[in-house]
Amino acid sequence: MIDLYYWPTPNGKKISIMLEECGLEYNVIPVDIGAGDQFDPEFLKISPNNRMPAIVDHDNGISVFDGGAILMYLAEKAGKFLPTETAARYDVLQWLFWQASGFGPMAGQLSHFVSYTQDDHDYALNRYHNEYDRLLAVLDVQLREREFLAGEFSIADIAAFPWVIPYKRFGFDLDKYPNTRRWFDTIKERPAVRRGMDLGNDWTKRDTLSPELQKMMFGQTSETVYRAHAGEFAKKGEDK
Ligand SMILES: N[C@@H](CCC(=O)N[C@@H](CS)C(=O)NCC(=O)O)C(=O)O
Repeated sequence: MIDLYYWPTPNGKKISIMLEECGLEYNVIPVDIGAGDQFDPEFLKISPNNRMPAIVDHDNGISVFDGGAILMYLAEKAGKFLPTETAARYDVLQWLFWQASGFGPMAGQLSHFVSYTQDDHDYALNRYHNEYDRLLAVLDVQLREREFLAGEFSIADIAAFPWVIPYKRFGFDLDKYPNTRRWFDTIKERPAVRRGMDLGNDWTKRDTLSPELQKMMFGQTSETVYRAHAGEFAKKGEDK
């Protein structure tokens, strides 16, 4: 049985979709990131970056944090969505890392400046808006002659899909990227994707963040990390 540490955001949904697609049994542990659950010392032992998602596989005691690594782990466990043959495997992995290092972080920053800042931040907004636009076109070109990013449906598609979902909130129209739209429409009809997408949508979510929550979410510094891990270090007799 797998424990999934989860909150219903695009990064969380990569993993709920994957677990549903693989038909693996799992138990959901909510990590309410607006309430500070990501700083729970027990959670930090699994996910030292104080971010969800993370998993613990009770079949062997292995824990994994960060979406890309979790997707690889689950793909290897289930024997699905990550080919073993070298060329096909790296075709998938290069797009998985493209999502993890580019599409996800750029979309995440765009989300921040679109939805969570009060002041005008035109430079930042334009920067991330342009990057999201560029990356949707990169997807579009790749999908010109392929149904999915690496040919067959894979963890690369599962990683990228949830970050296309907020395109309307970001002020985009997928008609500009016809292959991306076709790919997006195909994936969203998969029953397992729908189940993964729905997980936690009925949980209490906050539309607006109070100033305290804003500070907790977006004011994190090195101090936050040292404070969160202080208990652990104190036990070992160290000062940080
Ligand atoms: N690279 C990570 C990113 C995970 C991430 O940024 N998670 C966010 C929610 S979408 C989080 O846990 N935020 C908690 C916080 O900001 O304190 C992944 O793909 O898993």
